[in-house]
Amino acid sequence: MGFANLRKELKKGNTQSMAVAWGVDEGVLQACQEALNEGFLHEVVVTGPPERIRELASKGQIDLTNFTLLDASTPEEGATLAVRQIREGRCTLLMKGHLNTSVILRAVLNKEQGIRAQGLLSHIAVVELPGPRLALLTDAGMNIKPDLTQKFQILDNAIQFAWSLGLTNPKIAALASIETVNPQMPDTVEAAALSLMAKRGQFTKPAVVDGPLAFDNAYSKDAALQKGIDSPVVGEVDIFLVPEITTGNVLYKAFNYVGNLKTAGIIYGAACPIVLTSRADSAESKLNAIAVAAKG
Ligand code: COD
Repeated sequence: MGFANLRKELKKGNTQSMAVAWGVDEGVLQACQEALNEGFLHEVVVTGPPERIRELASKGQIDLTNFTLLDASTPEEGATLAVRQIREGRCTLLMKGHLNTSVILRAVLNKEQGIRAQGLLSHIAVVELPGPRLALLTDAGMNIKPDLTQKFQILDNAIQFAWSLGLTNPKIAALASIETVNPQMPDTVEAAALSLMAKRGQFTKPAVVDGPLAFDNAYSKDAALQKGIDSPVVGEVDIFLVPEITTGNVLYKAFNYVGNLKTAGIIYGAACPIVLTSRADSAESKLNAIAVAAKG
């Protein structure tokens, strides 16, 4: 299943309301309009200067009938106001508009006014691989240098999200740069530990984890066979777990820019999924990210 099928499935009745933090961006408004048209959102609440938002909407011929505009004069205020819509139960999804990722994440994490749940929040990228089929990559955007406890939580979030996307019993590659455990390379040791934790049923839902695996042998069955690697996940990976943010971010952008693959990004683990897009993303990519969040 690719993004197109995911969106078709959502049309069957999963309608949600979404708050957009500092939605002062024509592309974001356009994606919201598309999601309303496709039927998986029924209302959009946008924070920011209303006049500016109306101007952008008129420029992009966006019909604001199902939009509610809430006045905010700075991105920080816009982020806090959008987060409040979730806290107060007015909206079920949150989306980042035209503001820095760290501004919305700080509003989400705020102890008094935020929407943290019990566990760790993490970034999950969804990538449409050839097939087409959807696979996840984590954490390419939030946790900078996770330790083993945090990697466990990042992976647990992705496993739960995979199940809600319909990827049951997900196959996971805990990535490193080699396949053997080398005590000098802590990422390989931690990947092996995660693999055993899955075998012992320590994650919230069933999953098959193997690691350490280098990306070539995780992605390509042929590469793994040539190297004599016998693994239940190679060539069929549903979740790529990276050891830290830089590896994840580079891989995510390489999928997108070099591989021309469709991608979508969300933050998972808060009171609701948070849609994260960047300005350079296409309208379709923004729409796909809203769909992915609505499915979570
Ligand atoms: N999940 C749950 N709680 C968290 C998390 C998390 N992932 N991260 C921090 N917290 C909690 C802490 O326990 C603490 O209580 C509070 O939030 C503040 O923690 P700090 O001091 O670490 O928070 P900040 O504000 O310095 O940093 C949090 C960010 C998420 C902003 C930071 O980790 C960050 O900038 N990450 C990278 C985001 C980014 O730039 N992504 C762009 C790449 S696409």
